[in-house]
Amino acid sequence: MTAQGPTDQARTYPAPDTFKARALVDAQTYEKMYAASVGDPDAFWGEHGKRLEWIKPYTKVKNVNFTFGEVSIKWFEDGTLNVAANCVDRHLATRAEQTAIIWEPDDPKTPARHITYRELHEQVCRMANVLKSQGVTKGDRVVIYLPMIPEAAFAMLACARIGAIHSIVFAGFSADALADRVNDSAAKVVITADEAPRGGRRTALKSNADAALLRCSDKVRCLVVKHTGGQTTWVQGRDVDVLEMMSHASPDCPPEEVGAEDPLFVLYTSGSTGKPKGVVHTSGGYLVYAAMTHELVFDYHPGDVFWCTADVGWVTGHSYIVYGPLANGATTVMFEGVPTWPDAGRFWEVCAKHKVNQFYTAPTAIRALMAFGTEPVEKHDLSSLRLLGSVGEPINPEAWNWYNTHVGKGNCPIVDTWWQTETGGHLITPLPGAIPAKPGSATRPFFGVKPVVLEAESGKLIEDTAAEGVLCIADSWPGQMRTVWGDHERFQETYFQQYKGYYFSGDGCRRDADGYYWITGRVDDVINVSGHRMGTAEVESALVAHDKVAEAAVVGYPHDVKGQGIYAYVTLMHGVEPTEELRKELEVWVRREIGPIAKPDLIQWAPGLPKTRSGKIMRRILRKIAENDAASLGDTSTLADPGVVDDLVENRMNKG
Ligand code: 6R9
Repeated sequence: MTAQGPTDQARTYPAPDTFKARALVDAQTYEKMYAASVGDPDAFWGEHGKRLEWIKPYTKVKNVNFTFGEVSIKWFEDGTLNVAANCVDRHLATRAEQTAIIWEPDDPKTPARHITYRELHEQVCRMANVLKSQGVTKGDRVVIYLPMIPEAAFAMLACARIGAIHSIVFAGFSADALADRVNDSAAKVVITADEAPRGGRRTALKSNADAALLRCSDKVRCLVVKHTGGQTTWVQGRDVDVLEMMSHASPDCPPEEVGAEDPLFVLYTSGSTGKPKGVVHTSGGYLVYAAMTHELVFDYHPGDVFWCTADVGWVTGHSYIVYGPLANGATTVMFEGVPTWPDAGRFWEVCAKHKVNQFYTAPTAIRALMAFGTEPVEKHDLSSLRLLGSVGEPINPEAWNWYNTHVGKGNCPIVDTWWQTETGGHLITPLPGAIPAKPGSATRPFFGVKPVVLEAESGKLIEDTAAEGVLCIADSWPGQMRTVWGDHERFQETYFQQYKGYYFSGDGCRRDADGYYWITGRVDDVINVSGHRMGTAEVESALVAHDKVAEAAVVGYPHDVKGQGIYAYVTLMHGVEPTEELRKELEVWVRREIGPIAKPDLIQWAPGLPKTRSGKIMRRILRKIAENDAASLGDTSTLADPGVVDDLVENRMNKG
């Protein structure tokens, strides 16, 4: 089976020589290490596990069974450690006065905070002692519902320090979503704040927590960070002023010894069916993997300032704002704000202000900023940047080129990192000094990762290098999720049932003749037009390549003749008039970019697209509208802006 797409011939972009000269991994080393990692995983990870400080060193490395019905994943199982001690204490001897966290607040007029490793240690200990005083002990769950403030990192590490399991709920989630997660994890404590400022507006977090806790056991305590000083109601006996308690608490708290396979956190994530599942990550393997990928994928050198713009409510924030960077003794930026407030130059202003060396964001943010032109980027001094990263969805070549040209000035390798909440860290990604980029490709596997491409229907393994199908992983890596909280059956059914013997990612992909992987999107987003399979991402990519298009989302809808038709929601650049001519122009454009079968059947002008607060387009909703089934839109409460849906429903093209 050959898979020739227009992108296969794409130009490759090796890192500049100056970058390569000091890169941690070069091409030869990558090949050698990769072969070693899949050839003898026990030896490879046995060695790399040593990057952590273990209380009791492991003697067993890998103990994994991917057989459906018997799935069991263990790494370093007889070792013990403490994750917080690895992220904080062990750096005190050499870098106590180095900044661990740079906190950049929502309002640029508020001063940034620089928290050293010494201060981090003290705050984490104090917070850990507060948790203990509330009866939290090893194995208990603590739900964290906080804005992007340093206390969120203190809380994560405080849990890790005492062996408690945190579960972060993104501050943009509703009271109901919070209650579901508190109940599912049977948490003892919720840590929240009075308010969450974002983009100059404030979300009343505490009152959401109040509403949520009405649906939870009355034994759940509520620890409140007084962040903005905004007014909140106070429930005596339940609510605790956590900063006040921390100020009296002891700055010493011995780290608890935990097993490598003891859970570190639960993070709820949505799948294609059912309610969100609690993805469980454990302590040893997760931290080894987060730390190693952070160092090698971002080519992190001591002293560098690393900025991942994600929220700690998502896995990207867990692994690449907190655990990976801090395990490496890095300086990590934590940003409370949004890319477009007070203006579309905010990201670049922050990069210049803190002399950021590695910048890691999502394509959706780049496309949003592209719509404002290049002036906001050019205004700021971005000369500190050495590397750029992308995560969350396939990056379309237009966005890639803009990122490369206007942000990276052609000097920064771009790492397009494919991974998932379930994988704990990057699985397919370039190592920047070793693997030349091709815009839109996540390139090649990280060490220890064995991607395979299977035929979607038959599950047959495609041996040829050029291949197209579903993306599975043939063997475990240390950062892999271990189970679904409280439901190991569901874990096995979701990831190990359909394609026996493999971890099923839920994504489709193409592998080109060079062995590069191109993620085509969730397999449930694949549309079949007249028997031709097409990734919605491909059509979207073509649409956004048009200079009048800011963003596009494509879904399938039932079509009498073709089986499925292509329905495109298109957001135009600021100031562009939606006209019939433009509609025709875009149809012709897509025909030309991909081919006649890709021509959208219906194009709807969308002033905004329904997105989750992490920036993912909610295709489920777009599909319902396109199917003329707006009556069963389902839950839209987790959208960043539920209002956009009304407009889309009112102006839908498919009136049936
Ligand atoms: C880290 C994160 C996972 C899904 C994944 C895939 C998509 C993530 C991508 C990408 C193409 C990339 N995805 N990174 N697709 N290229 N570089 O985003 O985790 O929120 O669990 O989402 O996101 O579809 O399956 P999560």
